[in-house]
Amino acid sequence: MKRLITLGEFIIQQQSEYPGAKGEMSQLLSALLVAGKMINHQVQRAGLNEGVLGATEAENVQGETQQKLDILSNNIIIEAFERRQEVCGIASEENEKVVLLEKKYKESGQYVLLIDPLDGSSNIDVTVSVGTIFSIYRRVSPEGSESVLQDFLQAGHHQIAAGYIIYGSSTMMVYSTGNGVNGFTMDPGTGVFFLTHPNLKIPETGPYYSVNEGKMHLFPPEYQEYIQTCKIQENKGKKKLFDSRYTGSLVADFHRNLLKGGIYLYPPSTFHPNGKLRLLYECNPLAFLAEQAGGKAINGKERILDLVPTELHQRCPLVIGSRKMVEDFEATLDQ
Ligand code: P6P
Repeated sequence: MKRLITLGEFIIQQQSEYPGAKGEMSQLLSALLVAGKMINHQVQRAGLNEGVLGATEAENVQGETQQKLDILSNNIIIEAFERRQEVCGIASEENEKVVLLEKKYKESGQYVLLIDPLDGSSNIDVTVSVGTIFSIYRRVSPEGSESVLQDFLQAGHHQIAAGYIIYGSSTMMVYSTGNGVNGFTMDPGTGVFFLTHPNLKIPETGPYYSVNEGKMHLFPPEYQEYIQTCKIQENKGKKKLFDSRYTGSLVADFHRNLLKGGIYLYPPSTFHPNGKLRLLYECNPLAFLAEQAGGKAINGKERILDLVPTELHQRCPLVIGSRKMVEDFEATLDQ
């Protein structure tokens, strides 16, 4: 039986479909893959490696305590791109400002990278899946100049690639360049990623709803009302049954819903009036994937990918997943 194709072979196949492609996107994805393997190595050994588990004294720009692996993962990604020429700047959850790469390369790169280096990192100490989320745009500023903030503040529908690497019971890379979503699983023995989930489509509806019900009392009434409808209920004699699944890692919850069908909600609340998740490097990349897989992603009212950002670290509410479930949520709002 022929072996599965590797991520490298897949990227070359995809590139051949763009005659004008010079291979920068391929190089960029390969660099992300190298960084992901290095982060995976650290995550898998976190408990064994003195000084890698737990939190630092520092807080990130969001005022959240930085885990040691947050900083390590962030540095691994920046270093992976520092000596290459595809990317002219990086916006990261862990850096207040844009990271301009070494002078030698920063003007030549035609892409910008936005990254959540290790989403869900508070779960590392308890061995729950975490992940790296990435979003890629073509710069809007002229090549040969330093990247500018506008390069990063683009609406999500301008993304040219987005995806995540999930470090879980297996390590997977799931991404899209605008032609559907494909998933690759790493063979831990060789570090090679194989195409195991070609042309992923999110089921139109599914068995799961994901929300932090411990904060239910903080949500707007329409969210509370929708969440109640997700519970077991007799609805005109039809029993509608959903299971609640919420890990506290957005990537893990999104990945499960992508494969099995489901909805994830991070509503606005009295504590987080614009929700907790960041638009640029959490909501946009996952919304891009959701739509490419046939799903839907809104901020409660509008399509996530149409939102025009004004700040690097701005937050936005997120309702994302199976198209029919998101539409059922929207119908609740209209009642
Ligand atoms: P809460 C992790 O910090 C994160 O950004 C997402 O990965 C996760 O879904 C969410 O926050 C969890 O937030 O408020 O429910 O603990």
